[in-house]
Amino acid sequence: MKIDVLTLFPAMFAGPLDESIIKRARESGLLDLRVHNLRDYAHDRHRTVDDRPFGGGPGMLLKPEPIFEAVENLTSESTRIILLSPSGRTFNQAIAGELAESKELLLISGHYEGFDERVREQLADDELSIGDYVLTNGALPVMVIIDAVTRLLPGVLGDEESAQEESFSHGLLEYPQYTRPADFRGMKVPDVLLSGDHAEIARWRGEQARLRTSERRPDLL
Ligand code: JCQ
Repeated sequence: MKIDVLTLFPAMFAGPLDESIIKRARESGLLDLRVHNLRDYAHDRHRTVDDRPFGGGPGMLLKPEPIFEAVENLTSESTRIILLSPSGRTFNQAIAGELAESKELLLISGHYEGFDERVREQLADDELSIGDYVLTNGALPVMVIIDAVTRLLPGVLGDEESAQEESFSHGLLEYPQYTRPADFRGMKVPDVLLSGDHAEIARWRGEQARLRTSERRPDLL
C-alpha cells in the first residue's frame, strides 16, 4: 500500500513510524509511506497556508489552494483522500479494515479551526476523527490510522501475531491474564488457570470476557 501524508508538521512523523511492526512493513516494501509538508505547496512570499474565515469569527482556516495543488500532485484515480479532524466520523476497527483494502491513501492532517469547506466538498472521500477530544493538529490522528491500517496489510504481521489477532477479534474485551509467579506478594493466580483442564479454562475465559465487557463496554454487546 502507498500512503501519502499532507501535514504542516512533517517532523512529528519521525520516530513513531520508524519502530517495530511499521518499520518492518516499510523495509519489506509492504508499506510505501511518504510525508509531505503542506507549506511546500504554498507559493507566495510567506508560503501562507491559512487565512481568516469569511463572515468573521475566531481562528484561522486552512486555505484551499495549497491543499488542491498538493492533491493534484500526489494522487491518482485510485487514491482515497481522507481528512482528519474532530468533525469526522469516528474511526474504528471496521474502518481500518476497509482502508486496508485501498491501493493508495492520502491522509490530510487538519489544523486551526478547520478546512475551507470546498476541500471537503471537492476533494475528500471521507473525514475521520479518532475520538471526541481536541488535539492541536491532525498529525497524531494520522499516525494512529497508519498504525491501525498497516498491521492489517497481508504479510505485515508474523504468523504468530496474525493467529493471535484472529483469536482476539471476537468483539469482546480481553479476559484477565497472568504469568509467573503463581503467587506474587500474596496475590494468587486463579486456580482454574493452573488446573490443566483446558475446556474449563476456555469456559472461564469466555465468562470473564463477557463479564468485563458488560461492566466496562456494554455498548459492545
Ligand atoms: C481528530 N479526534 C480529534 C484539530 C482542527 C480542521 O481540522 C482540525 C484537526 C484537528 C486535529 O485533529 C483532532 C482530532 N480526531 O483534534 C482542529
